Amino acid sequence: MTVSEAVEALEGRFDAVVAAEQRVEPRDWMPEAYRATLVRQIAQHAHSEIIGMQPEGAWLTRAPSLRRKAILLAKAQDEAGHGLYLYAAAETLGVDRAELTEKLISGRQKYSSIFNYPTLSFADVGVIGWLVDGAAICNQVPLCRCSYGPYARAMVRVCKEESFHQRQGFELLMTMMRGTEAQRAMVQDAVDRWWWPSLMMFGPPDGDSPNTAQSMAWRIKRHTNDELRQRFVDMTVPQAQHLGVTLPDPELVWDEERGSWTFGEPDWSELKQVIKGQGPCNAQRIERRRAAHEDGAWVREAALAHAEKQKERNR
Ligand code: BYC
Repeated sequence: MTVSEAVEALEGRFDAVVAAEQRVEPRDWMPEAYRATLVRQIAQHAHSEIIGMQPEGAWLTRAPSLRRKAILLAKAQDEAGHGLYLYAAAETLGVDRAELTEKLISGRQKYSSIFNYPTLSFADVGVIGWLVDGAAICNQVPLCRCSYGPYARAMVRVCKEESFHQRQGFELLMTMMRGTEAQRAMVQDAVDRWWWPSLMMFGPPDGDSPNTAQSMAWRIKRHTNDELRQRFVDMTVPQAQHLGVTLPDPELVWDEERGSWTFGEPDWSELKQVIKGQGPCNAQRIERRRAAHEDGAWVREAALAHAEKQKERNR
């Protein structure tokens, strides 16, 4: 068998596994572009979980009650855990977590645009749970069926925890909506600021999404960006009505024929700016992440020295 025949046979086997809805595992042969796409997406996803702790974390010391503080602390800890599963999933593709962190803090890898917006009041904590975790669930439930085994399995647990996060956000907002006029105004203000950025989390419109077609063919992504965005709007509008808030979109209207909500166009130039690093908080988020990484150097050194000692002892 020639080298090109051998490669063809491997490609054929890979295509058959993907077509049969079976899982590609780390030990399996895979096309280099498939591996690179997964590293890109999983790393971006892991970075988002870790950076995503910052906007909410800003309210840990100012939570209005011990109960709210404990809930928020648990949520941020869950997010750290999600980051760890995802970095571990990326490592099965032959990359190193330290290398990925280096790429994040030097601006060579992305994280979700949503975490570059400021959290101005405690209502933002509720709205992040409701809208941001809600959008994350819409995007991530289909990833439980992603063709790459370690990523798909990590998503199962992540999604369960995200559902809980979304409920805590909704419950916080319901409580505030039953409160004073000022509390209701805080919730509406937070919804006004987070609605459009939440829609942008799903990525650019399908016509401007260079990666979707190939990622769908490989069954990494199971739906396009626009399909998931529509699903999110359809899921969220009745919840907004139940809460008693107004979504800041004058074009939002029920389309009887499609059985779906028609909505306005997000400002795609804003998404491009934020992805390029020019959002309201990009510099601050990366600077904090870099400082935390440097502050943690002694912990990594101590853990390595401990592991060395253990190895020595076992010998
Ligand atoms: N922000 O061809 P496209 C969470 C980039 S964490 C920044 O459509 P793709 C949570 C994209 O990477 C939420 N960049 O790409 C945590 C690509 O760039 P490159 C994170 C974006 O990959 C804490 C370019 O634009 N979730 O839930 O097919 C608290 C073109 O886009 C964004 C995930 O990471 C964006 N919004 O589709 C609470 C989920 N959108 O690398 C909650 C996993 C696009 O080609 N990721 N870009 O230069 C995905 O599902 C997909 O990667 C995306 C983008 C749908 C995000």
